[in-house]
Amino acid sequence: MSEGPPQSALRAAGPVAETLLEVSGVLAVGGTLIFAGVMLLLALAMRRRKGAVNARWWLIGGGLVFPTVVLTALFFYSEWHRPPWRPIPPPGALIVGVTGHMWWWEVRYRDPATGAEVVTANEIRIPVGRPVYFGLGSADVIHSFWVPSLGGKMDMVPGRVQHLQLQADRPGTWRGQCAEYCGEQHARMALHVVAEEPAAFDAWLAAQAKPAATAATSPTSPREVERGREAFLAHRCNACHTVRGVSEESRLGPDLTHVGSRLHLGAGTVPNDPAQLAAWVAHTQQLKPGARMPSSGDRIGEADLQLIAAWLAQLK
Ligand code: HEC
Ligand SMILES: [Cu+2]
Repeated sequence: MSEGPPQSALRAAGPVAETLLEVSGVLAVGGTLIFAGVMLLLALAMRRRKGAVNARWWLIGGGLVFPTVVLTALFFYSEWHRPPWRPIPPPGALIVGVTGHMWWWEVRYRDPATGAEVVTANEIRIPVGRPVYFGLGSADVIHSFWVPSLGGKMDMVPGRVQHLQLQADRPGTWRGQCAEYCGEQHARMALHVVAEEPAAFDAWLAAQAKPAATAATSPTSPREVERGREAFLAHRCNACHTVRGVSEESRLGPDLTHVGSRLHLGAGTVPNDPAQLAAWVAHTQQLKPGARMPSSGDRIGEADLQLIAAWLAQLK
């Protein structure tokens, strides 16, 4: 199996994750040293005769003074390193809203040009070197937002908005995962964070803000693309999916306006390409059993499936 994007707190790629890694390192090394010290004392004690040492001083020193000093020091050390809790975003931060659904992630930005909402799913693009302030919510049960290489973890609780700040210091792609068991497909509730240089990010956001458009260069003919759009509407995919500029809003499923620009389908379940798109629509319940989308393979003919997949694939 080829190695996917990193999902490891040991591979920190930004200031928050680096701080967490440092604090964990200090805890691990300190804990090991203390453990080794206690074992050494135990070994020595077992070889001594009874009454040869002053047990009272060992009790006070090792049992009271030492833990008090160590725990107090640790308290101040970790407080000093704790990322500040911010009820409001820091100046200059990018604000991203993420809502957990069973079992996918809705992602919202604001278009800096118009202030309009820009909705996407399962993939979060961010600019390198800029703090990203997340507002996290849930549409159903408790989920937890966690991208270990970029920073801490935060529960997504229905009826509340929680906050988390992350930052990436270099371009790259990192995997994240829902970290609170949320039902049948909890394991296939992954997300990807793609950090890009600010100019590339701005261009991406501007493109995402636009309504769905037919690609200038598409492997399929314009007529086929048009028929794909018609088949999507005829088979009522728009009952659950928004395609801005094509159908009314519906938020039961991921926004598909620019689905062709994403890396994966089904919250990391399969890579995104035209063949996988057709397979996903036909065999949703085989690829992700329990997903809140019906399989359409026995309802929609092969020709229409291919047309829909080709149309979706070119929505970049
Ligand atoms: C009953 C609501 C519903 C209907 C109808 C529906 N979908 Fe979905 N769809 C969903 C949900 C929910 C998901 C997210 C599934 C998951 O990842 O757990 C989804 C996911 C998808 C995805 C993957 C998007 C991504 O970014 O991961 C595609 C593509 C898609 N649907 C296409 C279609 C097409 C094409 C049709 C019509 C044949 C259709 N859907 C009909 C609810 C629906
Ligand atoms: Cu989960």
